Order: sequence, then C-alpha cells, then structure tokens
Amino acid sequence: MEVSVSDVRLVKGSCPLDCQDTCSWVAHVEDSRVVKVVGAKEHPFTRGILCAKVKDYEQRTYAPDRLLHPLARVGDKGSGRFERITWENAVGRIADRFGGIVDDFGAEALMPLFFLGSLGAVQHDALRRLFHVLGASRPAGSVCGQAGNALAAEGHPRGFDPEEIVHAQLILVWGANLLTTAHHHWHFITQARKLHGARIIVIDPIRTRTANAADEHIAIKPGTDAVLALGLAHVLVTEGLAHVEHSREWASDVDEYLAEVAEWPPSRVADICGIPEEDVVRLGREFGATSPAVIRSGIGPQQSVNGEAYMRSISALAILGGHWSNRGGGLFVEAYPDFDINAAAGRHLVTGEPRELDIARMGPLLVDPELDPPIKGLMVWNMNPAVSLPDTTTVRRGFARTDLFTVVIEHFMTDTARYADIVLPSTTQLEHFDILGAWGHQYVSVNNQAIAPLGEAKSHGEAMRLIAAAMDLDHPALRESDEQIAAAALPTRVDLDQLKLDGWLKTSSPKPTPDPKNKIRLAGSSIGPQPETPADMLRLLTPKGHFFMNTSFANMPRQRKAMKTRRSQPCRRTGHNSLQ
Ligand SMILES: Nc1nc2c(c(=O)[nH]1)N[C@H]1C(S)=C(S)[C@@H](COP(=O)(O)OP(=O)(O)OC[C@H]3O[C@@H](n4cnc5c(=O)[nH]c(N)nc54)[C@H](O)[C@@H]3O)O[C@H]1N2
Ligand SMILES: Nc1nc2c(c(=O)[nH]1)N[C@H]1C(S)=C(S)[C@@H](COP(=O)(O)OP(=O)(O)OC[C@H]3O[C@@H](n4cnc5c(=O)[nH]c(N)nc54)[C@H](O)[C@@H]3O)O[C@H]1N2
Ligand code: SF4
Ligand SMILES: [Mo]
Repeated sequence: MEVSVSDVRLVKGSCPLDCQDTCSWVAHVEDSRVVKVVGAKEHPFTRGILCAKVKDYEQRTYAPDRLLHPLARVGDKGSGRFERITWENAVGRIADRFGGIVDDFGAEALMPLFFLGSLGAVQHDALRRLFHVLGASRPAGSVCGQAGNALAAEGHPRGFDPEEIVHAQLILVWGANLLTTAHHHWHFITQARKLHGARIIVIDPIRTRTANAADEHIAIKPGTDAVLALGLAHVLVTEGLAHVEHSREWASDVDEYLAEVAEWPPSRVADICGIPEEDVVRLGREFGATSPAVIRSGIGPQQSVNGEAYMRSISALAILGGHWSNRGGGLFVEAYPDFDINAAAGRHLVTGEPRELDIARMGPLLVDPELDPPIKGLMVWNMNPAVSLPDTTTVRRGFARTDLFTVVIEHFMTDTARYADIVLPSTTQLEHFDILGAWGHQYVSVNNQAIAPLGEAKSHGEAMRLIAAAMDLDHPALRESDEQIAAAALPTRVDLDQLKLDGWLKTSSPKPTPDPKNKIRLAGSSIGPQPETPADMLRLLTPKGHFFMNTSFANMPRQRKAMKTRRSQPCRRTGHNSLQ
C-alpha cells in the first residue's frame, strides 16, 4: 500500500472521476503534503499516464477556494452568502429539519440527489444508507448514458473486456471523442492498427481530435445515426454479408427488423445523413466483410431525442454483422468489473417501495404543485445539478424555493452549493480511503488515504455516521467504518488487504452471448421528423471539454486557461471567448 523512498511516501490510489478509464495513481507525500500524483506505471490498462485534467490533482485538494468547514446560508438562496458553523451545529440543524420533514410530510418528502462526481463506494454510496433507512424517495434514471441503460435493461449486450479490441480489424468509433474523454481506450485501438493494420473510422459531426487521428472521418448530421446504421444493414443484406440465422439466436423480431432495414437504401440514407451514397455503400461493405469489426460507441449521441434509436440501431448492426462471435468484435459502450455499489449503499436497508423520481426531471418535480408529498428536503453530493441537469432554469427555480431545505456536500462552492441551506465540506480523493468500480474496464481499484483531511473536511462515510447519530438512527449499517462500507461492494473472493497492497484487481466476466430465454428486439429504430427549415436545422452539441470533467475543474486556473486558449474561438459579435 505504501512505500518510502528517502522521505517521500508513495501511496497507491486512483482517480475518482466519472471517466471510463479509472486510472490508478501513486501519490507522492512529503511532510504530510502530497507533492504530486503520477499514473501507476504497472497498471495494465491505464499504464502510468494521467490525463490533462487530472495530472496535478493535488492542486484541486490544496486549491485556495476549497470548502474546508461547514457553512450555513445567511443570504438569499443562490446569493452565495454563508457563515461558518461547526459540524455539530450543522449536523444538529440537518437532523432537526430532516426529522421535522419526515414528521410533517412523510419520509418520501426527503430525497438524496447524487451522481458520479466520485465513483468510490464510500463517496458515492455511504450517504445512500441514511436515506434507505429513512425511507426517502429514491433517485432513478441518469443524465449520462440513459439510452444505453434502457437497451441493456432489455437485454442488449453493450460491452466486453476493452483490452480485446486489439484483436479487431475494423473499429468504428461512433460518436465518441476518445482522445479527450477516455484516452486509455485509444491505446488498444491504435495497438490494433500497429499490430495488424486495423482501420479506424470516426463517425462524428465534429472533426474532433479523435477524428483527426483516425484513418477516416465521416461527418454525419447530428441525430441521424440510426438512419446510417439501418443503411449499413441494408448494404449487408443486399451484398449477402448479413448473418441472419445468427441474428435469430439473439433476437425475436429479425423479420420485422429486416423489413425496417429494407426501407433504407443508401440513396435515401445519404440524403438524410449528409454522407455521399458511395461512402454509405463502401462503409457497409467494409463493416460486413471485415472480421472482427467493433462499433465503439460514445455517450454523446445517446443524449438526444434519437438516443434510443441510435443505441438500438448500432446494437442491431453489430449483431447482423455477426461480429459478437469473434474476439474483439461486437459493440462496446461500457464495461464493468464485478463490483456491487448497491451492496455498499445497503440495498437491504430499504423497506417497502419508496417512490422513485427521475433525476432528469428534477426541475419540473421541484416546482410541481401536485407532487404528493412535495420534495421538502434534499441532500446533494457528487453532482452540480444547477448546471448539469436538463432545463437548468427550472432546476434553479426549484432550488430557490424558500420552503425547500437543501444540504450540499462539496469540495467547492458550486452553482448548486450557492442554493444550499447547509454546505458540508467533503474530503477529496487524497484525504480518504475508498474502493472504486469502473464503467469502461474490468478493474476494481483501491484508493488508499494519502493525507489527513484538510480543515474540517470529512468523508461521506463520516458525514453519514454523524447525521445518523444526530437523528437517533441506530441501525448497525449506519455505524460501519468507511473500509467496511467500501468492502461491501467487493465480491467475497477478493482479499481486501491484498487489494490495498496491489492497488487494483481485474475481475473479468465472459463476453455476452445470445440468451435463448430472453431474446431482444432489433426493430424500432425510428427517428423523429427531419428538420425542414434552417432554424430547425440548428442543433447544439455539448461535447465534453478536454480540460474539464463535466463542470469540475472550471474553477482551476490551469485547466481554465487551457480551455480558453486551446479550444475556444472568440465570438464574432462580442469578441468574448467561450469556455466550451
Ligand atoms: N475531458 C473530459 N473527459 C470526460 C468528460 C469530460 O467532461 N471531459 N466527461 C466524462 C463523461 S461523464 C462521459 S459520459 C464521457 C462522454 O464521452 P463521449 O461520449 O466520448 O463524449 P461527448 O463529447 O459527450 O460525445 C462524443 C462525441 O459525440 C459527438 N456527437 C454528438 N451528437 C452526435 C450525434 O448525433 N451523432 C454522432 N455520430 N456523434 C455525435 C460529439 O461531437 C462528440 O465528439 O466522457 C467522460 N470523460
Ligand atoms: N449541457 C450539458 N449537460 C450535461 C452534459 C453535457 O455534456 N452537456 N453531460 C451529462 C453527463 S454525461 C453527465 S455524467 C452529467 C454530469 O453532471 P455532474 O455529475 O453534475 O458532473 P460534475 O459537473 O462533474 O459534478 C460533479 C460534482 O461532484 C463534486 N465532487 C467530486 N468528487 C466529490 C466527492 O468526493 N464528494 C463530494 N461531495 N463532491 C464531489 C465535484 O466538485 C462536482 O461539483 O452531466 C450531464 N449534463
Ligand atoms: S479523468 Fe479519466 S483519464 Fe483522467 S486521470 Fe481520471 S480516470 Fe484517468
Ligand atoms: Mo456522463
């Protein structure tokens, strides 16, 4: 876990952020201060390189604007005017208000609101235990890859060990900007090119840095991907390259799907997608004739009204091409190690069926006069919903309600924290122990604590224990240590002490195969009507920033400067630089 070299202590940890790579790092500690973090060289997937956002993560920990003690609001909601209070006072006020809300409106009037600011089991899940025991409303859905989640719930396969992509001969990077968003994945893709001349084709409306590094870039019109995928399937069928009988093993509606495909000849596809007809035919032939081929999908194209059609159509195309049967082939959207965050969150603590509320509709829900019971108490962590949820104007109107009691636990005074009644300071990854799963590979990663918490920052496990005690909730699960909470997510075969020493563990699961008992549906990839007027044609895309992690790091001077100088163009009208 720790090695001393002269007077530098080396502590194995991992990046907590919402990224497919979940890098392992080594924190260098001198005199109880982290002087740098460097990528762990021996990690088979992330191989010693941290990204442009995180390579100086210690700067985030020591940032002058870090929240280091609890605050209580003294100005209007959103004004950002707070006064310093003690943890005891903060926890007492939370217990009083949450208790009062449960008495007056029932426990479902309370709601936790969290996302993936940290993938760690302690930071993501410890506080969930509290709300499970209370019987609070449960957040549901996602504002990230929800189209993929919906297809996975139907039984569609959406990933395998990404290291196997080195065996692919053709890689369609479809709506993913890997060199910005998951650059360790790009390594395995370029390895395939180096080892056996695999071709890399990027399908993206924007000529991203990933598109620049590929063999070919297809600049598709946004939101038309399902049409292209159906058109490529059309080419597979007409050229005799479709694996129809194999598709019947996966799906119950192959004839219906083929009838849908028949409606999309390349000439019609070309028109809608803005791609020359001959390119559609050539791409279809290449995808059908090359084996194995893989579609490497991103999250960006899932986040539109046509997101579900996009996912279904590319899943169907990978199956019709017969690519799942070969090592390195198929569809890759996400991959996971064997790690059960709902166990860390104490799923057994939920009694009955508290209602589920869709986080993507948080704004409308917060201002809905009919919602019964109304949301009266919120606790937000790992998320900046005032910026990242759809319809932020309504979200902020909801957060501004004077009858809503909001607790935000954060590292920084975010746009969301400005609306809080109580702000609690959270530890950063260098200041706590945690264990992380992943959503882009199959490694579980440990994060050993490098330094003591700064100021009065506390881990979410500690915050949970304090609030539970103040509310007189005495379930044993609410007294467990951070290490116990994190370990609850591990498969029983994993030795925690060994994991702490090693830093990571690969927990591969087998590649998906057809399930005769749960056949999936391939048909139904219809997309909405095509734009007719120039105004309708305007589509705003929100690709990820190279130096930001969603809204995180937007306060950090280095990342801010890099975003401004490298990516933005001054607006012709105002001359201002935009940060995105
Ligand atoms: N640097 C950095 N890395 C990140 C993040 C970050 O904010 N910054 N965020 C992390 C998170 S939370 C996520 S979910 C992932 C997202 O990872 P990605 O999905 O790779 O990232 P995006 O930029 O959202 O979208 C990828 C590409 O999709 C394209 N796109 C948008 N609409 C369409 C469409 O209709 N069709 C097609 N074909 N392409 C389209 C965009 O132009 C963009 O280049 O990245 C993670 N990694
Ligand atoms: N316009 C637009 N909206 C989007 C997207 C987009 O591309 N464009 N992307 C969507 C996607 S893919 C996603 S995943 C979401 C992301 O939306 P959010 O989850 O809101 O993402 P972040 O902005 O990174 O906010 C994470 C917050 O968690 C905090 N945090 C990090 N670690 C910890 C911790 O250990 N403890 C505590 N208490 N806080 C911590 C950070 O300081 C940060 O403020 O946004 C979605 N919304
Ligand atoms: S954000 Fe992603 S690529 Fe960057 S260090 Fe963290 S896990 Fe690695
Ligand atoms: Mo995301």
